Amino acid sequence: MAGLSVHPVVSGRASAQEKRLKTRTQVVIIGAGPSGLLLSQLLHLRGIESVVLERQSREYVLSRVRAGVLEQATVALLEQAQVGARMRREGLVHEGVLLQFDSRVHRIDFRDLVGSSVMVYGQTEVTRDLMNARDAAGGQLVYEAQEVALLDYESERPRVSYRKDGQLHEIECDYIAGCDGFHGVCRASIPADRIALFERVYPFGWLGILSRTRPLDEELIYTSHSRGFALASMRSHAVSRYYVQCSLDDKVEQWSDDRFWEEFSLRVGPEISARLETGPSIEKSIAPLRSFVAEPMRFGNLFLVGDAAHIVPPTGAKGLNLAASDVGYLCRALVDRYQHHRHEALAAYSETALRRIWRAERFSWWMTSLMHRFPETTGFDRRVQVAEFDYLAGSRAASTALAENYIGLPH
Ligand code: FAS
Ligand code: PHB
Repeated sequence: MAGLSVHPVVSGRASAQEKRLKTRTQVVIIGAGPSGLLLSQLLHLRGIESVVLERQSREYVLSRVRAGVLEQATVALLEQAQVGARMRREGLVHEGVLLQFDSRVHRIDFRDLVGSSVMVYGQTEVTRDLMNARDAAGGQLVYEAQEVALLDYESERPRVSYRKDGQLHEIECDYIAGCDGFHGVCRASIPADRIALFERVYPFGWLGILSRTRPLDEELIYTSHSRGFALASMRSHAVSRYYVQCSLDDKVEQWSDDRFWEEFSLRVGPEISARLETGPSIEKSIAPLRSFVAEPMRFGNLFLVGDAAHIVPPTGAKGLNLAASDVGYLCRALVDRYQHHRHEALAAYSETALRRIWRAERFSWWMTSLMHRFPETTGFDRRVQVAEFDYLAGSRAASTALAENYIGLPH
């Protein structure tokens, strides 16, 4: 690998295919999703070397369709990472969002209420921009790295082993950043008695589709209907992203495009669906919804980042943005350590990140509880939801609270 001091060490015991290429770097980052790529790029710009190990291929990572809304603080971090140019050109600045409850519509005006806005720019494009920047800088990204394993992550000389093209490799480092998502190896490597898990699994999922159709509206529309939740979002003026709440028992195969458009139209109602441009789906998937936090987020020289440490239901558009704030905290802490030989920020990483994470967990849970139909919902629950929406629509203070959470609380 160019740029790395590679000292091939073939131990006497290793058979031919078990050659070990021992490599050393400062930070090993596991996972090339938004967390791993953004951390690698920000560290690089501050002269800190990293190696990124990604289980999937580059194409597979780019095939995933996920988040769509960026907070201003995330936009700022992406610009700091020198990957903001295309986002500024192609992203859509939104100064409000529409909430529809049965047939009443209420607009949350971000500019009026909190003097801010959000950026609509798909996670896929963020990932693509970061991958291109890492490649242009000669970044060390190993795709299709299999059997990644953490070794001695609580020692002063952590190591990570992985298999690539059948060959076993090992990297020694100062720190490991676990950016490997909810199903990754890093959190799973922590003994159960060392980590506290907090979880709420929701009794429904989101069926999402992407279509090359004109978006329904200039802004996102979140809808709560007696048949269930629906969301109209977008990726550009020509590509729309739609979601409907669905049963956890549903399979994507059970949802033809026609069935999706029919159900979506019923939920958003005749006035809004009259503006709906339908077309073939270019992506269709079902995501389960959960709230999840692992505490703490540091174990010796292993740091959990992004979805590896927390998950939010996508209702509040917080998942990707929380990953970005974790990255910002960890990057600043590593810069303090390497450039100023100060360790306080590294010691405070978990506490600092968790304070913001729990505020976003609360907001995402609240917005999910407000907008979805729960199977066990009683008449009382529904009337409380209606009263909550009624209060929101009638109180500037309540709308301001939603606005400041949606555009993102300070880092
Ligand atoms: P990611 O999961 O994105 O990336 C982790 C990376 O680590 C992956 O590339 C994975 O292949 C790799 N990896 C895993 N195990 C590994 C191993 N053992 N070795 C090496 N690599 C390994 N957020 C929103 O705000 N809005 C949404 O609408 C939304 N929709 C979502 C839909 C789905 C199906 C999912 C799963 C998440 C969604 N999210 C949404 C949240 C999502 O955007 C995450 O917050 C975001 O991807 C977090 O980024 P990372 O922390 O990088 O984790
Ligand atoms: C999206 O565009 O994918 C999106 C937008 C807002 C959300 C969730 C998903 O709350």
